[in-house]
Amino acid sequence: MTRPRLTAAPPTLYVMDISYFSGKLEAYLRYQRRPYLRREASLGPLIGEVGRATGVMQVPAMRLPDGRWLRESSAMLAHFEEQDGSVPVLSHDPAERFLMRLIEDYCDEWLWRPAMWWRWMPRESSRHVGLRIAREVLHELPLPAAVIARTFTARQRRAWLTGDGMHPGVSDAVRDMYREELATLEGLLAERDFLLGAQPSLVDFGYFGPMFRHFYCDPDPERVMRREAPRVHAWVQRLWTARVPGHGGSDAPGREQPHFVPIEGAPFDALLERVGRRYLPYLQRNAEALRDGEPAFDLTLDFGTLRGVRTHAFRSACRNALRAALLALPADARGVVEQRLAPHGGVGPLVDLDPVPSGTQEPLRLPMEPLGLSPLALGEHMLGSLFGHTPASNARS
Ligand SMILES: N[C@@H](CCC(=O)N[C@@H](CS)C(=O)NCC(=O)O)C(=O)O
Repeated sequence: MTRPRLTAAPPTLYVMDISYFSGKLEAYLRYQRRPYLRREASLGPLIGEVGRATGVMQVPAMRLPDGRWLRESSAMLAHFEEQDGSVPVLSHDPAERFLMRLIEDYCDEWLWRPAMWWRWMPRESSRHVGLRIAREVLHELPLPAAVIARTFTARQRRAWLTGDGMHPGVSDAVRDMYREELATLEGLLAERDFLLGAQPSLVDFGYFGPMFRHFYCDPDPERVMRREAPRVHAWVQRLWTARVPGHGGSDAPGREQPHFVPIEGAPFDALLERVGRRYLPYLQRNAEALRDGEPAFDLTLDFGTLRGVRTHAFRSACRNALRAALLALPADARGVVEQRLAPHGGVGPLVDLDPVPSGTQEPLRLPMEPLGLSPLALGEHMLGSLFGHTPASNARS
């Protein structure tokens, strides 16, 4: 008689098939050949399982076989990066590591703005995604899909566009942020298969958030990518199919530190310029608003003034984390970062203002024990956020 092989049960990953951050994390797990049970989260599991355990009704979230949980895509990537058998996606060099994390953060928190524009402003994309969300995520609601789709579309526009700084005077600039990123990525991909080398880095996974589930999968931006940035279009597929060599074990072939090019010179200059002149001043102003109890603020950047930008507590935590990482660098590495960012506005927005506590656990410690919250209260909160005026914390899709 043959004995059954004892294999550890894989973790369960809660995702949405239309989700920015789910796509980012799934690409990373697939690349690292980390098995997981994929569970598409509709309203029921989002409230009764994810929200109940983590306190946040957002995906991606992962339930580990021992019952503990992971959440927050960046914290999850950092967690997996420390596990045995992962091929590093971060450089060994501390200055480069910092810049990679900064770009990941910019992709997560700033490029969400054009991603929202391209998903929810053009008629074809907004109809298509609105119906997908009604059918895939909100189908437990006893309402016709078309009504849910229209209501959810209005919620997203209000929460992330018109209620978050956008007005007719800056709408074209927000739209064009997508093309600026395409130009940078096309330039990088003319030189190599992935953005920093022959293998994927954290910068690839950061960009994958907006580039995959929004710009590649939604009809209007996909047409632009296919026509104007064919290398980016091919890179999306390359990253989605990329796998580390071998089948696990820290000594499997190909598991050594990959070589990543330094983040300097053209076309990185254009990217660092956007990070330094737009994202970092935004992070500082957002933190000041949180400190001063302002629910919204105006922000003048190179392309115009965003009016009534919503104050975002989570992004203060992002700034605090970047600030702490910068200040923890050895002096020579910090000098390199300062020098790289000096032509682009410098590191002032990170260091000049003290950390402003976000009100959430900082830094987030993973894995976490399940919180066991009441699904009833969570359900009420979730429905309020879906059909009310403000989205749940920093939730989006
Ligand atoms: N900072 C979180 C953000 C997660 C997030 O916003 N997820 C969206 C999907 S992309 C969500 O769950 N939205 C739920 C909603 O809109 O209510 C991360 O990086 O994981």
